[in-house]
Amino acid sequence: MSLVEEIGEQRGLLLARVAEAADSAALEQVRVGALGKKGSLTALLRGMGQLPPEERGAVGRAANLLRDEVEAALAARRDELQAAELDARISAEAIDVTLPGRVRPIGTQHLISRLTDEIVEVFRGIGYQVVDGTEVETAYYNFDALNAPPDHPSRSLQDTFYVVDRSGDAAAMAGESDVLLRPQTSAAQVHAMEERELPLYILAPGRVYRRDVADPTHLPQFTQIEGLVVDEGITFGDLKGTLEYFCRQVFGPERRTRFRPHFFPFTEPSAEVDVSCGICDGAGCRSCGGTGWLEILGCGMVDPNVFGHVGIDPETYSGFAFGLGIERIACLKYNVPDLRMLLEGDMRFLRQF
Ligand code: 2NM
Repeated sequence: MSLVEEIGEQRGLLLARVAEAADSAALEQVRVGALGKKGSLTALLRGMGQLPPEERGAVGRAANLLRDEVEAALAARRDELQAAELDARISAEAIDVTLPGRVRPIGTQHLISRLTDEIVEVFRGIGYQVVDGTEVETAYYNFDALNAPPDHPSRSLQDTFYVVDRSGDAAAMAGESDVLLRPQTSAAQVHAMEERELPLYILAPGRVYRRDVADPTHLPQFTQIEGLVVDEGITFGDLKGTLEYFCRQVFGPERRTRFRPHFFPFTEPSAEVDVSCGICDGAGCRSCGGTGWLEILGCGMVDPNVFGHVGIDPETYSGFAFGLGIERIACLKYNVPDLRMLLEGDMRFLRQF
């Protein structure tokens, strides 16, 4: 075969290979096979040196033309393949901007925190300040300073959680322990009476602990708000007016209140306060146990013995105090049948408030 024929054959072969290359990698193999160091066209061009001088001109021109043609075909095919590959990548990586976004649920305040804030705001509106206390307290601040006798049942291991040293026998040591989980927030108020200037108009909200088994009407841990006023000339009339105002603010202006005599070690006289049932308006129904009333808090005039423990002169000052459980009030206000539902974290329940 003459060299010119060989060039013609190479031309057909190479241009066909370029056209058939299915992707950039295949095309690169075709390029190396033709124009690489050991490529077929390279070999052909190198062979020019051995040609007799009279053939070199025509054959060399044909070979150079072929090289230019193959290079142009390679470049054109490369552009074509790159465009196709870009198209494929764009459709493979396409994002459907019409898909709905992923919703990140945002938390909200729990019913109990919200009601606590709401009650605190009612009292802040009439001049009360919030005091904070610790959940771990001493028996002195929880019982002795509050006039609880040494044998009062609330001090017992059955009613109060004591904090004991892990090295000892828990039951035996609990009998000796002076440290406990507060069963009410009063200790914060005792500290305030010791440390603050009089008069006092304070509120002590917080978590408290009692050794009860959880059932529809008891929780071993709940949220309490206690209030305390110490000033000159405070009477039971001030106590009544304040708590009636509070009940109307929280339950609505149409609700009535009643005060029933009760006993607490830290107040004398003491009372329990009921609010008229919101479902039957006092007539008696299932929800109020047929009485027409719902018990919501305990209160009384601060016992002079309590003032004695904190160095306040009961001849000059008098005061009243009250305590309520937020979970109980939440259940009454929203007709929740079981206190435990407030602790379970079931969103189907909580979302309703
Ligand atoms: C209640 C009921 C009645 C009360 C008494 C005091 C203090 F510190 F002044 F002695 N704080 N809270 C009190 C009084 C609490 O809870 C049902």
